[in-house]
Amino acid sequence: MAGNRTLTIVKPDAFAAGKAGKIIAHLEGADFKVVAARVMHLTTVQAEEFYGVHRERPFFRSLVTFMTSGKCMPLVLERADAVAELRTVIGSTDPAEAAEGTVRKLYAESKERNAIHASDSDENASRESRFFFAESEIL
Ligand code: 3AN
Repeated sequence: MAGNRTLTIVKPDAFAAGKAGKIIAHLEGADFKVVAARVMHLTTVQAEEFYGVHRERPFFRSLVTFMTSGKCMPLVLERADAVAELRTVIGSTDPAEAAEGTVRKLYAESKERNAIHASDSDENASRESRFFFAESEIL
């Protein structure tokens, strides 16, 4: 059965542009409840670990540089079928291909500077939530 929690990050492009509030309001409007949140500035080691699955991809160094370029905002979100629903709400990786009304269509700049991250499976949602938050911080 699909889980009811997922991990999102308002990425440095969107956070620096003052779009965090609008993006979180958009997610709440899609019935997600915020159950954990923080503002942080990822270190290179943290970004490399978080995106470790992409280590061999040509965009890896650039992605790590972008994700460490400023503050970001990880959040754990709750709703039924959370992983699939959030992927739908944020839209395609490339904002040029994202559906109208999705977070990336509205707020992303490019395929790399794409405003928001969302876990792609229940297993990764658990792993990524634990990456940022202790169990006691997820309320
Ligand atoms: P998504 O975030 O939609 O799950 P992934 O997991 O394929 O996309 O990629 C992780 C992150 O890597 C993306 N959010 C994006 O910031 C970056 N990325 C993916 N593909 C590219 C690319 N071709 N060029 C630059 N950055 C990319």
